Amino acid sequence: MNARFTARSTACFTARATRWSAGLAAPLLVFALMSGCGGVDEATPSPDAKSDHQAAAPETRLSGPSVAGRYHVTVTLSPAAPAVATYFDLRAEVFAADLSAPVTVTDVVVDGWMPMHKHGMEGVSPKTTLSASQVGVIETAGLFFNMPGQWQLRVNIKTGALGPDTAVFPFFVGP
Ligand SMILES: [Cu+2]
Repeated sequence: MNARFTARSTACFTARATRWSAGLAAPLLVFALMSGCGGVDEATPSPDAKSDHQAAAPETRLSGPSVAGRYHVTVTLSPAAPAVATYFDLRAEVFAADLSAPVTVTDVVVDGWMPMHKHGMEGVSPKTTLSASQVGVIETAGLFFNMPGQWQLRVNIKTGALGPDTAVFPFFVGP
């Protein structure tokens, strides 16, 4: 089990290192390492950030601590790079903050939010189900980015073994 979590975490950092090596400045690399693997680099959209996302294909995996630090959440999207105005699914795995073990969650709401416009995914009703066989695994179907721009994917753990907390992943949707 531990090896699996280590591999997952390493893969996350490896993917990030590859992306940074595409020509960004050394101070940004330091910042990325210090800030963990939480996708905070995507908070300020820019032309570079856009090409960064395209380079991350074919698989989009987001991973990082929840806001209050109670959990570490890893998210995988299907399709890997959802386009604007197309349905996509999300799979989230919830771990203890130190990645030592998956954590039981019993009520989770997944949604998208556009912070600059203060709206969510409009006109859709994403459906989240908890895995019956895998601890800490949830799957959400029917997510939908209504418009291009800077979104957040939010995994809101309303009830979990380590308390309530939310993981927020910035996600840029191209035009
Ligand atoms: Cu908007």
